[in-house]
Amino acid sequence: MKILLVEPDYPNKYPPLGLLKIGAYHQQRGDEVVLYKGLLKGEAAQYFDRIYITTLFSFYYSKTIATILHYKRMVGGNLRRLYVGGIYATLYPQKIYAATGIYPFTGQLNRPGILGDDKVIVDQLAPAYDLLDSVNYDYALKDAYFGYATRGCPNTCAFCAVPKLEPKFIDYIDIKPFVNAVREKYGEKSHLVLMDNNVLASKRFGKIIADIKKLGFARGAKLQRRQRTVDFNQGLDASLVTSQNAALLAEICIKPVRLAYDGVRDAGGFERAIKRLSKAGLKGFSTYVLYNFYDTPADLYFRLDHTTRLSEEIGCQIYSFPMRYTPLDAIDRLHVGKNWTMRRIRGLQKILNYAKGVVSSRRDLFFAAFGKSADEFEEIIHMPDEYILQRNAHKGNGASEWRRDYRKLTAVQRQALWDVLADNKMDKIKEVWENTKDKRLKRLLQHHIDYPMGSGA
Ligand code: B12
Repeated sequence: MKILLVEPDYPNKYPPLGLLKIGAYHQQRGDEVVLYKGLLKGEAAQYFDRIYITTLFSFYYSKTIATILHYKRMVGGNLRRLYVGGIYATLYPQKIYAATGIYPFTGQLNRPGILGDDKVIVDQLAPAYDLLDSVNYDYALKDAYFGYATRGCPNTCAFCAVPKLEPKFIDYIDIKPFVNAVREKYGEKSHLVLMDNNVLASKRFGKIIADIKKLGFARGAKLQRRQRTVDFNQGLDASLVTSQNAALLAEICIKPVRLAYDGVRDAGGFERAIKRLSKAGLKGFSTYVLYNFYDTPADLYFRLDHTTRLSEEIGCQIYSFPMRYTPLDAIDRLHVGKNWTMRRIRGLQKILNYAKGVVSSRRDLFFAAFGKSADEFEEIIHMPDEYILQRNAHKGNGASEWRRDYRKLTAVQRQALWDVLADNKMDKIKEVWENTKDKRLKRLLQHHIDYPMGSGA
């Protein structure tokens, strides 16, 4: 058979593992397999016996649907040649059906007999890495084994899709046969990426660490003189870190140690986890900091400030990655949490641009980018984009004038300014600028008119 594997044109770094496993399945059967990113057109669009399309994040809805419709046209009436599956398909099959008339495959390929009349469990196959050599896209992360040492998660957090994707918590999967199969077929890879949702919830965590060490990823491990790394890329549940599991983690070449700091109520647990891990000898941390959910900008500031304070106190490095909440079923990324506005989200994104994407673990750099208090943070995110990004260039003039006026606003006036700026809509800003009798508000808005931004965050 001739097989076409398609990943919609998502801007991602991770190779499409589901497709690579399906590719391995067909290669094993002696089929000819092609991997393509996006819409294959023209001459190249020859006859394929089967076309598999994978799907990913909900907010890529438009791209996903456009891709399915494109290949639906390509197969003419013969819809049996078209297979759709993956994360979005598993979460919202009805939406795909409503928009394309194709009912997708849901769940994992973890049973025999799904793609053919045989006993193969596709999910357990080594992904066909060789397909990445000829695809029309450069996935940055290729030199790694990708796997799961557990599946599912015992928690049911409102913002997370895992209870739906992997409803059963499986607390141990032997990764050795899988990694060894990749190694045998494609040679040694430098790094190990484990996509476990909540590995510390496993009662057999010690066994998982032993497997990782056996595979050549003990602390300090090198491959051709280069440091190897293990990355639990979904983060560890801070509330489950104990001195025992911290010591076990320190036995492998984990880098960075990823944690999540979802809300201010987690402050105690987060701090305890960092201290325990640091005591075990782990010093490089990366923290996912959820925002735009039930939090306020002040809550976010508190968590970032706390993180940098801990870095200095303990003598470790904790980088923070603010992670914007989008509801599971949203088809774009325009959601605004109840304590946020488009202006605030955009202002934060501009600070992150200014800070090159991460929140530094150095307190002086953090203060310079985010302000010295939650109030100053609120002030900075309401400045015109240009002043946030080019703060030094505008220091002596525009930005200082803006800040001087802003600080003289009463609480009521401040709220009025926030309301005008809330949606990032220039028409609204101009209208208020024209009609207001409040000279200070007018002066402030003048800066936003002089340095306009695009609409929407
Ligand atoms: C790895 C991962 C990432 C990676 C990138 C992944 C990528 N491919 O680009 C990183 C760490 C960068 C990441 C980032 C984010 N992620 Co993420 N991520 C994951 C994770 C752990 C695995 C996804 C994956 O690639 N799996 C690989 C494939 C092999 O696994 P699989 O889906 O199990 O595949 C099986 C089936 O789906 C099926 N299959 C797959 N394709 C096909 C095709 C056909 C035709 C068929 C028949 C079958 C089939 O067969 C496979 C084998 O059994 C999931 C959680 C999870 N446990 O699934 C979250 C998840 C997808 N991420 C999520 C989110 C929210 C994010 C972020 C938006 C977080 C944020 N707020 O910033 C960011 C977005 C980044 C961006 N680009 O903007 C949510 C998505 C929710 C949603 N509604 O879309 C998930 C579900 C996590 C969660 N806790 O809710 N993520």
